[in-house]
Amino acid sequence: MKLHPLPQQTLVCGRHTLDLSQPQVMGILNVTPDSFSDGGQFNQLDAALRKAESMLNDGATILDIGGESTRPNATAVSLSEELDRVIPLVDAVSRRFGVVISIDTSTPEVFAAAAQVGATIWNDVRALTRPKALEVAAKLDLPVVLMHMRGEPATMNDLAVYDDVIGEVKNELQQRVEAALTAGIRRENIILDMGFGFAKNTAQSLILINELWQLNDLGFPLLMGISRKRVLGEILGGAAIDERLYAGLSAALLGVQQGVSIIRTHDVRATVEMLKVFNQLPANE
Ligand code: 9MG
Repeated sequence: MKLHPLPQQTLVCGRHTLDLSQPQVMGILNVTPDSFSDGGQFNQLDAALRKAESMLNDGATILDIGGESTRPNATAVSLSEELDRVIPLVDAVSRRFGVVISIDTSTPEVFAAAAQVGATIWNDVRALTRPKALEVAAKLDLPVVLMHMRGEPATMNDLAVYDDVIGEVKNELQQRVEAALTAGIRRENIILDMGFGFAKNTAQSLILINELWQLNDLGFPLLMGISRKRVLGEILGGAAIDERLYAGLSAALLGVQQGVSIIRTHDVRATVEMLKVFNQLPANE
């Protein structure tokens, strides 16, 4: 049951092309200090590469590498630290697996350096609002994920006040689209994300899950990231992070039914299996 026509069938990511006629899975590969904290730098790189390989074997078609936490209470990371965390891993993943790599960063210098060693999608939770971000994205001419958020991770929860959450998210995304197009970013390179967990409380997130089909009116592929997020724990009455899998899969299925093209997740194998059911429904083959 696919209810919404796709804005585009493919996404060209440098030398790779993603087929958007069926939803794609973006596996999360965080390289913050607590992600692979079992020793020195080599061990961490090695552990991250093993994780990358396992997500690819499970069916991820994009790996999202990030070195900065976007949690509300996270400590800021310096440019050199973010580069040190991200670039060697992007280089190694790109050489070893030749896969589509997105970079979860808001810092243009980080994405530009990652693009030099093989990254081909810029995933920005701040939707290219940092100085020079629009300019660098236009110049690199690679796909960008513009995510909806208000304020900064430290302040966003105070800004979760809406009269009409879906209408306001849609308008605010449209404003970022206009800024991107004005800066010279090509329409074909834009992906939009409603930003679960960013300036939305649980009630607002439930409305978004139910009505995100309305974002298709903007005419861009949609990305959804809800895996293991706090909203799922709250819906389940206080479930811990490792108890949120089924709720996350249910939300992701509701997303793809409404037109989402890319699911960002920690749980690649389960998501790929869920999508096998979705893809084999007669209307989606
Ligand atoms: C980095 N990051 C954390 N959550 C995210 C989400 O929901 N979407 C995107 N695009 N990136 C996210």
